[in-house]
Amino acid sequence: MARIDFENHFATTEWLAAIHSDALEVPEWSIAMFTPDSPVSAALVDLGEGRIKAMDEAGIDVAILSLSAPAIERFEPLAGTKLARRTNDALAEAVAKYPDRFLGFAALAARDTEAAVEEFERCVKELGFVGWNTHSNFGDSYLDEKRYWPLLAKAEELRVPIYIHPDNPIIPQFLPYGWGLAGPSFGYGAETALVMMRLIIGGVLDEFPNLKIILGHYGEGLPFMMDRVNRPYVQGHVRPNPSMAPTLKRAPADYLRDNMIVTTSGNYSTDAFVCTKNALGFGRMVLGSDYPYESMTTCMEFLRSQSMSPSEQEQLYQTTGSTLGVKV
Ligand code: GRE
Ligand code: ZN
Repeated sequence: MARIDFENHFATTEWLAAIHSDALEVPEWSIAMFTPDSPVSAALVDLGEGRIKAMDEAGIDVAILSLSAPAIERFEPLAGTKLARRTNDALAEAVAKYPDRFLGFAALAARDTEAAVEEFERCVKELGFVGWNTHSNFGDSYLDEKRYWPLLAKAEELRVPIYIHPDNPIIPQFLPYGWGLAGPSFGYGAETALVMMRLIIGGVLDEFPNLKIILGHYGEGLPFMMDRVNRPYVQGHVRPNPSMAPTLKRAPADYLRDNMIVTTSGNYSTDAFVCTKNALGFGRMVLGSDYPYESMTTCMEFLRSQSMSPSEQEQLYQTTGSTLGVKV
């Protein structure tokens, strides 16, 4: 059995410089950790022995590498398109050097949608990447908006999953309390869960029923909400009235159950683990460490301490990933 990590981040020195330039409009606190000589920056740009060693120590066999947040989608579209291309090429080089240990998710400057569709196809067909790592917002817009549907259609056509990774939320009410509220511990996940619900309630998953959407952090709270999200569709005083809740082919939780796959990243709570496996099952869960923001070792130690049969472990670590087309 191979252990495949679906949330493992990298960066290039070019990207590290670009996020500090005027080309990216984000709060200072959101990029403060990415100074050129910080430990996080050093770990992100290590696409070689340091990362492999950390994987070996944790017992992770394969890492699917994704470009870190802040989102490449937030850059001015033309500059973003160039940066995405060069970043994908750098990632492809690392994967070619360690073909048994690394796989890649595409980085796409989605706001230049036509170019991003082309780059998506190049990433999957030519570079062998296994999906698209996108973000909870694109600076001014969200993934469910119609202008991004060509990218969703392309993912369906290529039969690869889309990972919606959190980024600094653009919801203004998160921002006054800085990283503590808007950052990874709450605001990131809250906005990501919102985008997943927008894909459902906006009818996007009725349009693209075969899409597979990966969310980190045990689905950003959504497995806990499986009953609650259905309420507008089962309550008689709302159900017959499309002006109160858009008409859908299925109940909201059905899409969460069938189209969403969640990873184990950054949450070391047995309650969260058990809730998720009861709500979705191991057929919808994959390993994710969130390295280097979290430790691969801590993630694996937590999972080893959870109650799982050998066949459930095999699902979590490898075979659910293979249903997404990730074969090792
Ligand atoms: C994360 O993936 O968890 C993350 C980022 C960027 C900054 C902080 C952070 O991608 O935790
Ligand atoms: Zn992450």
